[in-house]
Amino acid sequence: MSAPCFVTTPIYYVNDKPHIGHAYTTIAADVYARAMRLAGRDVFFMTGTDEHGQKVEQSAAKAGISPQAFTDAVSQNFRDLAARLNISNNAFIRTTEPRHYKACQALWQRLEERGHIYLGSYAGWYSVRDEAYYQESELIDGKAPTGAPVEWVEEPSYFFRLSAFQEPLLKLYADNPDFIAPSSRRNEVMRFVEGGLKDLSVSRTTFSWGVPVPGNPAHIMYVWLDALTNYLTVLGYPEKTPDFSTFWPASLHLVGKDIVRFHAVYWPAFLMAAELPVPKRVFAHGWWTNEGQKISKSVGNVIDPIALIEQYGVDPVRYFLMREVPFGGDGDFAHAAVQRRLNKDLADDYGNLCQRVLAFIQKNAGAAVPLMGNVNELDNEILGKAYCLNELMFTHIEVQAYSKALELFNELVAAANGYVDKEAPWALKKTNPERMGTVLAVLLEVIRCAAICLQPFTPALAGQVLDQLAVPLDARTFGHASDSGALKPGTPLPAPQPLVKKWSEA
Ligand code: ME8
Repeated sequence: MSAPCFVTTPIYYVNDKPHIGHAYTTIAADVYARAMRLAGRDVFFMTGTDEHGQKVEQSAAKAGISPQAFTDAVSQNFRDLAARLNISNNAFIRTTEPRHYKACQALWQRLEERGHIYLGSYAGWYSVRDEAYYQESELIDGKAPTGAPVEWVEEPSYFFRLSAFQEPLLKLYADNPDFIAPSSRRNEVMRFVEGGLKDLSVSRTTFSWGVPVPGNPAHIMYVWLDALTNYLTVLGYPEKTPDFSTFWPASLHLVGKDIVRFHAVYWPAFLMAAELPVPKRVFAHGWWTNEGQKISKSVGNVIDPIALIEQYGVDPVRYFLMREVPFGGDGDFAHAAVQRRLNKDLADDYGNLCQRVLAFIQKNAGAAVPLMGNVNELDNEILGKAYCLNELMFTHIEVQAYSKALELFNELVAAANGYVDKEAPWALKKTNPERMGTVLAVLLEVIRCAAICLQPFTPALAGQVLDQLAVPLDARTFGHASDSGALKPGTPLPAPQPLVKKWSEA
């Protein structure tokens, strides 16, 4: 039995409605989860909402409703977005659920019992927008390095002995070179930890929307300690549930680069202090801008993922986001780029390949899978490429190199289009119908393997292609993308339907 796999998205703040950045991380995590399932792994995939803290409390006050009513409404938007994006999560967690309070308090007690938490007082800078503490030396022109405003805070506070974890963290990074990716982020985190760690304030007394500290409810837990614990809650912690013992530690925390420090420094430190296993990997992806500009509410250029789906469809949006930018790097969103990418890769290349082969078989080859018969070197070459696509793409997906995985898909499709042109089955119809059958059967295999491998990225589109090839639902795993899953000659094929729309480019 292959290893279980626990994959997470960040839990998103419910201070505002979801935008393209949230959709991006969630899609990327979904691609991973789907790929792992197709490879036969037992997957637990979660997403959810982070509902406590001053930022959310203030947003609720601004909306003139209670934090609970406010978070109920906004959290639902995130749940709806996941459904609209065709996300295959098997859990959605809200930090306002009673089970989460229980988990946070249990973790707190574990930290306290082990002497890692003490009461003191905090005097320093805090950014509500980032929900983060900053040192004087980190400020730039009186603002957080992220550009967020900061305020001076002085209050009694519990502290977590983060300073004691500098060496254990550096050892963790050294012993596990894949723990933080990509390497630019790993270097950044290591430099930060090497620079020395101060104890971390983990409670606040000046607001109330959060999880009370056990034994001292005047203190509310720091929202990041609360939020990170969600990854345990969702598996049933503190109970020793089957999910917890099967799926913890997490295989992959997928996050944006803005929150890598919380996941790669604070979180493993909390876990080590609590004597719980640390996650295997934190991948921090890059940042999207909109037509060259930073996405921000004040600029008014926030991209609404629902509007995008309505314009282009779910799978095209998923494909574009995963293909356009090497995962880990920053990306710029532009409609012209979306249309160019979709037209080229999906309409002209893959859609066209499927359409010309399937329509031809429907009309000229008895609307059924032809017999492959004798294959020549050229046939074997392209079949070989098709049959190893699953492993090659999986190797990239495993390390979150999504655009590289899709490049391999593109290369196979391009080779197949070249093969159609060269072998010209339409010309063989009269001269050599047997050879025509071989060429078409080879092409069906290429289309089938490509569709199987495309499933994590564009599940509905890939499913539609596999339906058109009459591939049974239980023959669509990565393992089937080889000769062992080859189509049976004579299998009737349904009339092909158009797969991909073409955009008139701006
Ligand atoms: O940080 N480009 O929640 P959040 C790419 N609640 N990704 C983006 C993006 C952009 N322009 N903007 C946002 C929080 N993201 C905490 C997390 S986890 C225990 C708690 C994505 O709603 C990216 O994944 O501010 C980023 O890390 C996340 O949204 C921040 O979401």
